[in-house]
Amino acid sequence: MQDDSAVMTAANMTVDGDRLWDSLERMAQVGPGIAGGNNRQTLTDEDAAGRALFAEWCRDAGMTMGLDRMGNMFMRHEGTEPALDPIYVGSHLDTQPTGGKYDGVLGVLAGLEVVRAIRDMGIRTRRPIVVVNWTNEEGARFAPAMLASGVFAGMHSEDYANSRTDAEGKTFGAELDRIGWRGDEVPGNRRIHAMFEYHIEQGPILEAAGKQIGVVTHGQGLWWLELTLTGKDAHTGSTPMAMRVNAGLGMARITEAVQRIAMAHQPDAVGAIGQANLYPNSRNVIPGKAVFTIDFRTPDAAKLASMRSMLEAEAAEIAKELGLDLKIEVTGHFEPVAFDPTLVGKVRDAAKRLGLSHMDIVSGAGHDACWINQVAPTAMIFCPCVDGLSHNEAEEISPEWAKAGCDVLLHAVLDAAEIVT
Ligand code: HGY
Ligand code: MN
Ligand code: MN
Repeated sequence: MQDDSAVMTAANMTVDGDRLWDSLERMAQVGPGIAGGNNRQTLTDEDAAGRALFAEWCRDAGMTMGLDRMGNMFMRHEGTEPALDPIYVGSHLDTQPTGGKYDGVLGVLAGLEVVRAIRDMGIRTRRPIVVVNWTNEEGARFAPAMLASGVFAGMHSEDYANSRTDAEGKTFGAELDRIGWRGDEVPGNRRIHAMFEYHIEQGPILEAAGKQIGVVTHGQGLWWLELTLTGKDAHTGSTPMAMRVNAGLGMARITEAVQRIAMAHQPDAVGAIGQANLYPNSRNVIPGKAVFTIDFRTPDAAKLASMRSMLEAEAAEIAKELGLDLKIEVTGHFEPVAFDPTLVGKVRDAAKRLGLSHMDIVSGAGHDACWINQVAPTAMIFCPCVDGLSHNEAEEISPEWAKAGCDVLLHAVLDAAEIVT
């Protein structure tokens, strides 16, 4: 990292907020949702179109593309010393089925804006800069979340990733080949000097505190537990209550248990069931099967373990009372994350230097940065979002918030990439 004098000359350096906002609005036209947001799910034709647009913009900015066997896109801006390990910035272009326009996309396009601004200002850096689009961060179509960054970080095998299936039984591997975005690079073979991920907070804390920047010190740990309850399909009219083996009732009681367990681990613990399916899902058949996913999170490792073990005990008790068969499968997990203190300090220094209000914050959502932090020094930057709303098509940020965070990203990246004076 360079000394403060060179960094101080960067104090008046800034990104083009209008150009960033225009890129966000144009990317939002790719895979539009039905209520103003986006449905650009991973490895769909819409994802392929978004990738192509991002690659075109990067090539227009003089960057070259690397692509690995998981479809992770690495867009490189050259430094004066190409042999040095680069500074990585990035996030994800894939969205939830009813996602917003900024979750993930902001971090990828802000990385592009950093390179565009560096070129405009004629700044040269010792280290190359690589802007990344990580495949399948959301985990909505193919569980788990952060799948391809997890493979890059050695948390999952390529075979595991390629075998993941969506609700229609299509595999990650087949869909990646179908859209033609599988590269030749072995995932994880790249050396990263430092990585920064800029992201919307996806919660209410920054807006409520009136802060422009979140200096992310930690990320929550997570369990995704998929439960399958098996009972017996039967007639809802003619089957006496005492004879029923009702998987839907079991799911309802476990839903209550999830809420109770999360509340028993306050503060800073959350739990919900976001995805649930009853079978045969016919209005006059007692459901003989229920399949649903529990999402538990907390920054506290001991609480995370406790929530899982309490759930497993209570679910077994409920299944036994109702005569149901219970299967529990872990479909996602990572322990709480502490980001690199030196890089976190660079983010905080950049916010101070730019005169932006800021506060330390723990990430409630999972991010690719959580996995990359296992293999390289990593830090995150947050901007507020309106009403803390995300994973909702009404997700909203302001152009001012977007630019402020992108300026912090620019300064943190310049600090780490070392300006050549
Ligand atoms: O689930 C998450 O936290 C992320 O948005 N994929
Ligand atoms: Mn995200
Ligand atoms: Mn998300």
